[in-house]
Amino acid sequence: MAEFEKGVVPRKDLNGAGLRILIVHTRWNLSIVDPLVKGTIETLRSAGVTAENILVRDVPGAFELPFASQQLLRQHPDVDACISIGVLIKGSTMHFEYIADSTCHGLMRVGLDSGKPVVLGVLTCLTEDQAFERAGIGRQGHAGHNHGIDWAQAAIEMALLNKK
Ligand code: DLZ
Repeated sequence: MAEFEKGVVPRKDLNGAGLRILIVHTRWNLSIVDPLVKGTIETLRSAGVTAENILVRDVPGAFELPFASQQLLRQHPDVDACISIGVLIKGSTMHFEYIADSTCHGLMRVGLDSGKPVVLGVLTCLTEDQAFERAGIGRQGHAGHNHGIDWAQAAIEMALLNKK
């Protein structure tokens, strides 16, 4: 039996040349958000998106991502896709549940309402270690996988689909 490989199988022929991509990221948990943004940008660049066509903006926390993504898409109508990046880590109150739920629903709404693909680059982690692993910087001996890579590929794939 074939070995199970968790995660997305990326398209091999992704070409982001000519695409304009907006990245909106939080300043909450910035030491984890930073490598995710870096991984996203590196992947966009290696798929042919030029540096001038990558717009990067920041907001305080995840709860601000839907509003900021909506407004920035409105201000930059030439953008082909938006990647909204943040890291939520569960604490001892109910904040995590409320912010995670409203952020994810809000981002989905922005995509459907604007007609522009919005990629969910929000990690919702139960522990700090989970977040470090998903940003590819690990803490317990294995680096994990930088999810920014997948988000960049998803943005290009959806932007191309939207141009058809
Ligand atoms: C308040 C809060 C908490 C408790 N945790 C996080 C978090 O883990 N990640 C994150 O991005 N933001 C967090 N925030 C801040 C909210 O998202 C938001 O910025 C504030 O409630 C102001 O609206």
